[in-house]
Amino acid sequence: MKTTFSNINNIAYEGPKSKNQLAFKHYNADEIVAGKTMREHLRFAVVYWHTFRGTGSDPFGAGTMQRPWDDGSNSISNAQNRARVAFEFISKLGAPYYCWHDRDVAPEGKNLKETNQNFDAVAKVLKEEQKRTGVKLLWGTTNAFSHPRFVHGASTSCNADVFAFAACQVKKAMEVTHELGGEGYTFWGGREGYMTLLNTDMKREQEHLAKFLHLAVAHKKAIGFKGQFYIEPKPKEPTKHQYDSDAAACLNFLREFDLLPHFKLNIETNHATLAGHTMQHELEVAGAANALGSIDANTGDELLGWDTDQFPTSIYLTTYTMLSVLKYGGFKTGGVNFDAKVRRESFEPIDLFYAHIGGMDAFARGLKIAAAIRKDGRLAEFVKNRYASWDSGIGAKIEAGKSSFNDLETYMLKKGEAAGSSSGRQEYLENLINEFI
Ligand code: XLS
Ligand code: NI
Ligand code: NI
Repeated sequence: MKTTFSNINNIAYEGPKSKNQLAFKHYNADEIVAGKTMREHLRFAVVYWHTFRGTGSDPFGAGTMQRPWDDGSNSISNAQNRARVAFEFISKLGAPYYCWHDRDVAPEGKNLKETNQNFDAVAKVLKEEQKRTGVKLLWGTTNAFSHPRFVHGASTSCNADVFAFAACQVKKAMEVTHELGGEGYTFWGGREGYMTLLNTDMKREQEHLAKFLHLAVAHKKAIGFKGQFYIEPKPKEPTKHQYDSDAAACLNFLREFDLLPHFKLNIETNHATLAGHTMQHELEVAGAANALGSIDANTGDELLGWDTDQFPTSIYLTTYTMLSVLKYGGFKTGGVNFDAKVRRESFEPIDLFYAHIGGMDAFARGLKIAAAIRKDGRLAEFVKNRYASWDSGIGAKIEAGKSSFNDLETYMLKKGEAAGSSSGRQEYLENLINEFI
């Protein structure tokens, strides 16, 4: 049978010496690294939105993507056919997972009822294709930001009917995720933020967001969905300020509204950099709070100030990412989700393969390098030794909560000076990392 990608074989591992751009040089799914296969460590997912719905349009020009299987219509049959093509792509690539927004997979109808029927009609094909190929759903999510009704946000809209509509959308998308055996469900703020504080009751909007998430938690329980809920931080774009601005802000919000037990974070590289942080910083903030759930793997451009969503190819980025992921015990329900799009100039279907293969190989290398750095042990030992003054004496006493300001004054009056700090050795440590890259 002739299929869309008939001319492309399943992408195989050929090793680092291969010159074949349609083969993996580092991602060897069954190879064991630090006690688990690479497949189990990395849990790669392909996103439906950029990969199958991205047109390549930008504020200055029309779409450029050549997608010969897509007739460009909003028909159900086009959506169903697109789903079959998507699964052919994902399975040829060898990614075990995919992710969607409700509106990526099926078009809106003339009202909520028709929209839900459209979604069911395409979800039926998704289910068949998951069964046929073994590709699984990492997480589902809702697009409650593209349609004009969400002009002022979804759950944080000033219009209560918009809150109600968004709730129906999340309800349905959660139910479809559950039906498809999805392992998680993501909440990204979309337009949950503000453009100007002059017209915004920020306190009330944040309370509505919390209310919305509590309703989602209750519905999760009601339908018996056991997947993990994620919040995906992003500081701006499309709004000037998004409420889920970075990992620390999300954790604070979740704690304030008693939601923390129900959520983990889905950290996206380009969102971290938009927030003025590194990916490593965001992963450490999430990990330290036992809330590191999943990652949206992409990268920004140092010279562009928006969410460019490029495929990750930097080995430093993937090494630092995997160092944090391994440190916090690896992915459980989450994975490496390529929330990334090919450039507008990379418009041929084959570019989708090059992009994903490159991202998967970059993460495979990052994983192997991070595992080697951990096995070597010098980095961890350096950090441990740096804090040695806390392991005994006054440090241990403070950590154990057994000292007061008065005690510390007595101690320091006797000692006279806090001397004895040693070098931070940043350059030495950077060189150490380079030994493994
Ligand atoms: C947008 C977000 C979005 C989420 C899913 O910047 O990254 O794609 O991952 O809604
Ligand atoms: Ni994302
Ligand atoms: Ni993003």
